[in-house]
Amino acid sequence: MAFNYDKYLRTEKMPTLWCWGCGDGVILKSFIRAIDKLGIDKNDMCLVSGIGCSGRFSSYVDMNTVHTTHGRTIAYATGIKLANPDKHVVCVAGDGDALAIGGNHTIHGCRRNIDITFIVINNFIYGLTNSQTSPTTPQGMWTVSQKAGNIDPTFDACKLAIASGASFVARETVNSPKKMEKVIMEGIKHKGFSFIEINSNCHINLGRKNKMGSAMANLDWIDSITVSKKKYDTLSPEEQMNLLPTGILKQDTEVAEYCDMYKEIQKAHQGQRGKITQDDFEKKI
Ligand SMILES: Cc1ncc(C[n+]2csc(CCOP(=O)(O)OP(=O)(O)O)c2C)c(N)n1
Ligand code: SF4
Ligand SMILES: [Mg+2]
Repeated sequence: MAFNYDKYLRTEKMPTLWCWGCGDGVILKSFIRAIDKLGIDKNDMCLVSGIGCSGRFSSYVDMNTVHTTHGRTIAYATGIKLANPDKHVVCVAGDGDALAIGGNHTIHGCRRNIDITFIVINNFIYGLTNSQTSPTTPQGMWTVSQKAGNIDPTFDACKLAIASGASFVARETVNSPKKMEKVIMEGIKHKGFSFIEINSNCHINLGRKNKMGSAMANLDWIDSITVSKKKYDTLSPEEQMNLLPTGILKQDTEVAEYCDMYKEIQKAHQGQRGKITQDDFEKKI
């Protein structure tokens, strides 16, 4: 029997506003299948998205959703998770959202190891606003803000997440929807901050001016710059240059999770409540 996506979609919002062939639709389907396979009640889910084409995710899934401000998904999601530690909180953000304006929030989300799944849709460009350079735009590519070619060194989002302390870090691409589904399942199951980068196509605002104006050409390019971690690890540093490893890059189940630590500290201070008065605060100030 065909899979019933409608169960998880706001069908009245269909068709989506995404361009025909946009990778965002592939990610949406993998995400829905992951939730279904995990058997999570959609009422136990909260999806928080930012601003961008990727931000439209929250309009389309039929679950608790918050469409937040640009670059601030983690701030909202942190509050939601602390108030509802038994719920699954997933953020969806673009490369600009997560790594430019929201870069600081991303670092500290990773550092706190709060149990949030952070899906970064990396299409290597600001899609929604028509082709400005993002931190992941490859050097040399045309962007509307660097028409002679981007000179900014390219940013490896997963390396940043690992260095910042995320306990689960993975990368997949829209070329492998099944692997993507699996990695999203693993990320949601993982207790702690799960950073999942999905390399996606924006053949309209990245591709058209960079000789990959069809979705297929853009997908071929993504294929040419990604390689499984297993193969990547066998390559020399020279061969690894300009390649992005895919698969689970880090998984550490030993790191303390933020909501658990918060619960502990609350417990430790129970009974002391009421002892601190406004006067005490004022004295300290
Ligand atoms: C505070 C603020 N600054 C700038 C913008 C304009 N803006 C909207 S989306 C966006 C970038 C989108 O790129 P990305 O996050 O990569 O998402 P994509 O559209 O590629 O999915 C920008 C700069 C905004 N909405 N809010
Ligand atoms: S502009 Fe790019 S990212 Fe946005 S919907 Fe179109 S193809 Fe997708
Ligand atoms: Mg983008």
